[in-house]
Amino acid sequence: MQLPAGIKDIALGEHGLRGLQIETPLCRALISRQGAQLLQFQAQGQPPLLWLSEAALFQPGRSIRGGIPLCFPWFGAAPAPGLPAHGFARHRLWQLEKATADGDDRVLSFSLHDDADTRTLWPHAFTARQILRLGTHLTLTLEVENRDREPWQFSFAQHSYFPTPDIRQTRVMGLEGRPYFDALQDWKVLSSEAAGICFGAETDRVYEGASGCYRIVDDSGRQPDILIHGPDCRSAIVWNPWPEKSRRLGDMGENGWTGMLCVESGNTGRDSIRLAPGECRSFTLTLTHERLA
Ligand code: TA6
Repeated sequence: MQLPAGIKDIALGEHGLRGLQIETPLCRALISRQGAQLLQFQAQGQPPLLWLSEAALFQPGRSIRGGIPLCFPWFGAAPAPGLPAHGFARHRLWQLEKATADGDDRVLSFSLHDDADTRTLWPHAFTARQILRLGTHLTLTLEVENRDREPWQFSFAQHSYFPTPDIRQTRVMGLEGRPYFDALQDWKVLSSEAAGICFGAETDRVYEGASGCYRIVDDSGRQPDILIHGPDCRSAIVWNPWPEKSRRLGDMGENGWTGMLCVESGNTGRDSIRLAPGECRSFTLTLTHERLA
């Protein structure tokens, strides 16, 4: 495929993964073909918008720690023993269908279709497309089509990793007072802080029926606010592993937990999506720094 100016195919690590490096007058980015996973994004004149672990592993069939892995066709625990948490889409090689220039923006469309292997994991015919628009803002559109004769239900999350100078001086706004399921307390329903979510311990919260629009605030004033705009995504997951879980994960890097947080956008649990045969739905998420809004 002829790639537009500013996009080149590169190796990712030493285990055969391939990626696309993007350099335009508006931004720099790095995408893994495995999982159609955005790994890095930085608008010109701005700090990096995404966090990528310094200890990320670039191995076929293994999720890369950072950027925006796509959890699909389910978010969270596997629906049956032997299936991967967060679905299989992030482990698969997606096809680059289109790569175009729209002015100084670059638009890349990746697709994933069911095959005999996916049908052993999830017995449905589907097409998923991840469409990335890279410019002064970052926009991801997930498009899912039911190509089966039966309706089926799926859940998903754009599992976004964001940088912060210090997680202990970071707040997430937009979920004040909302109820959430606490994954660390057996999914007990608790209510969010009125002044925004702060971090003082391992945090793993799932919100349903939320607005889809949030703001990450660095109270130390060293990083511009990060704006998350995804009204099609009614679930939000807020996560920081803190040091103990980070050690167990093994690919968070030395003290990586202090400089990151996940605010993930999707539709899970009661927000899961049911598609009729032939139905296609899309879910758009825009991420940017405040100064460029
Ligand atoms: O999004 C939060 C979460 O579900 C956490 O429970 C933690 O497991 C995190 O995702 C990372 O999961 P992963 O499979 O990418 O290591």
